[in-house]
Amino acid sequence: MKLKIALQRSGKLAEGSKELLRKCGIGFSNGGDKLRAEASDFPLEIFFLRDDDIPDYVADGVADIGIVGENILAEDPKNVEILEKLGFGRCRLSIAVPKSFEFASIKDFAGKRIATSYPMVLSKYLSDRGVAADIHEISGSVEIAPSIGLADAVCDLVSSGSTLFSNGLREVETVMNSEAVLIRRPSLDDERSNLLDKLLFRIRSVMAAEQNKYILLNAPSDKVNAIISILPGMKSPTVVPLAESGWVSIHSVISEHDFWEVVDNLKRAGAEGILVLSIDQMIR
Ligand code: PRT
Ligand code: ZN
Repeated sequence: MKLKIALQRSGKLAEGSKELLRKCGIGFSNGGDKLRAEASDFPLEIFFLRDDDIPDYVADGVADIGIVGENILAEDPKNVEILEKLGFGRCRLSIAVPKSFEFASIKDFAGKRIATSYPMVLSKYLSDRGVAADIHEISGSVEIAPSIGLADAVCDLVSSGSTLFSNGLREVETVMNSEAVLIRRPSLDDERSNLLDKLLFRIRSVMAAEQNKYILLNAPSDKVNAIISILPGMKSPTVVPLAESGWVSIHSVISEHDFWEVVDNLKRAGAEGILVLSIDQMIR
């Protein structure tokens, strides 16, 4: 018996999804144009699909779990449960306007034509703010709509912003933020539930590891207390004596989030020879 997972076949989530499985110690032949693969060291069967189809496949039970962008679920909600945000595929759904559009507030879109592939999300966003605009649903190349006279503004996914920039558009309003999420179908038998728990445990360990760094540093013994007070760590840091008397080595785990600030404070408190390493897995 195997757990079945649906991943995007090619596109912006494909690499991140495959990499996550590999970091969980799950190997598989990298599909190419294959639609299916069997994992070699976990009872997992992988389907490679178009991202838009993934929520349906999971809701219908063709797959047990899947990885998809939150934006897809927001536009077309399905009977699936979100288990975990995965920290990749980050983007935002934004409204952007040509340079000539004088934008002061969201109210300026009243009566204007906005082209988007996300009509449901956009119309809810606008109606929540009491704005009645004319929403044109188009399925691709939304960014060219203003230049060909199809719309006054666009509402599209943005990550670096370079697509908007090269089409002379300016981002003025964020409608939603999105990232890849792991979804499951609501009804899973016990055996598959157990497999999913095992996989989730690995995914959470990989994600915790990515958010943390292992830090090693040297310090004079009389500075140890000051330095330890700066290190948040999982528990109390490890302190080991160096061969040179009066010196110790301190090891701890710090969050990537406030990493540079902690390192600055450590230097100021007398730390030397600071080494920072990435962590493969963090088991809690
Ligand atoms: O073939 P399939 O249907 O599977 O793929 P697709 O072409 O529909 O989707 P794809 O691969 O473009 O995106 C899959 C998912 O990746 C989306 O649903 C989002 O959750 C996520 N994602 C993250 C993005 C982006 N970043 C992104 N930048 N999806 C699309 N874009 C597009 C955007 O639409 C615009 O055309 O990239 C362009 C903008 O990029 P920047 O970097 O120039 O701002
Ligand atoms: Zn798609």
